Amino acid sequence: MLMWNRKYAAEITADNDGEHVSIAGWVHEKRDLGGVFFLIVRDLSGFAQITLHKGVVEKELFERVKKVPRESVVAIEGRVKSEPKAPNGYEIIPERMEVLNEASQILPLDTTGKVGAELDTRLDARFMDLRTERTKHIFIIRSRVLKAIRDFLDDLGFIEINTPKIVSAATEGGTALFPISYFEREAFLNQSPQLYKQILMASGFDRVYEIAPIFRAEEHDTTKHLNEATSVDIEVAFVSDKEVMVTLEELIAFVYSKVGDYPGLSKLNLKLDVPKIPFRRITYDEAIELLSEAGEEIEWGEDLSTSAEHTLGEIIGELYFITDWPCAIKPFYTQPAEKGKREDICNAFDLMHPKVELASGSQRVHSYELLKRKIESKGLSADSFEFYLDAFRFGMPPHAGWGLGVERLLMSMLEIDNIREVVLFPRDRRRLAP
Ligand code: AMO
Repeated sequence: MLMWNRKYAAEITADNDGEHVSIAGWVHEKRDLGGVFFLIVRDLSGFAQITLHKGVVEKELFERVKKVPRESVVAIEGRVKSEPKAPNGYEIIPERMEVLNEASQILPLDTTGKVGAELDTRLDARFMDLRTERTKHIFIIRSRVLKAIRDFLDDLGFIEINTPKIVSAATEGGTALFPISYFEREAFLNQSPQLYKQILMASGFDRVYEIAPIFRAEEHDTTKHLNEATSVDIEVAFVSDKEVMVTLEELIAFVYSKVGDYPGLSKLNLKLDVPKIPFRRITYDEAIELLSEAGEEIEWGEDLSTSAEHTLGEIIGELYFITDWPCAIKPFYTQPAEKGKREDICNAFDLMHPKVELASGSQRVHSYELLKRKIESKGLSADSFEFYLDAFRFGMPPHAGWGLGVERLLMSMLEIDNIREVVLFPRDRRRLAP
């Protein structure tokens, strides 16, 4: 094979004029101008132009290059020649070509992006969709986002954890769970690492984070919901909701600044402005008042509908927090406001992008008695939460945390309308393959 000293297309420049190189990649385009034939080879870094002059290059090689189907994988050896009109200012005059894998003639997608395709077609042939510049850069950005999140939290002294995804009890209430068969017992796919990250607060770890899949058996088929999503979860001991809100906004600004530096951003026609912190904070009461002024009536204690979120997003127009939620619409582990304040309000918050909810979090109940009462008041059985409640009986510090949807963050940051675009192989109401 010809790949032992393979160079990337973008590593070669006009300065390498006269040098002998090997490249490998996919046949992106073929252009036949009669006397001269151009083969554009694509690799992770970009494109290289292979130029064949009829009568100059060996006839057998000329014929083979002309015939190789688009999207086949090839390895090419040849000499670099400076050519100001070619991509990157050089062309390669080939001496050898090996077809490592020949592609079938009818392609599921056009990788040049000249012919658009429906999202479903793209997801069905995701391996090929990933060969297009735009999709490739979305996933390189996704990887940078995850690295930025880890760097940020590691620097703050957080410990990265992994908690089980096969569980016995619901986290966010009884609905939206995928049941699985676990030998002779009933089990579920975890909808959130909530209970486990809280248990770890009793371990003395103080600051933990997890980046992992969450499973939600939600029936609805929208552009913002997945049945398998990725969540960044943090939990911090000896702090309240106020402190973890600051961590969250600082993290978001840090991620924006890291993605803003990425040169491939131009392929998405985007320029990112790092959002100013602190983000605006409005209470739930203020939110329903703003909505009422805009003609949208929400009864106190009702959750905000998608349409209400949109209206608020239009009014506010930037990232913002909604705080002081009614306890009735927040999970059992949410701490009610301090004495003297309204008991029906909890120390909970949501982080909102004008188009979509990004995260939610709260100060947690750390009193065993109160937690047990709250579990029961939500109609759940305290017995099935024994493994969790136990951690609250032997020294549980006050703590707070949040969960941030990675796909929601990406789609909002990159101005992408459908959440499926930012997941390699999305799982939704209809899709279980690839
Ligand atoms: P919540 O249920 O609000 O909170 O989830 C946290 C964040 O996860 C993302 N998310 C989703 N993204 C895509 N598709 C879905 N079906 C989906 N469901 C949730 C959202 C959401 O804001 N235990 C709490 C967090 C905490 O308090 O620490 C929780 O899971 O971006």
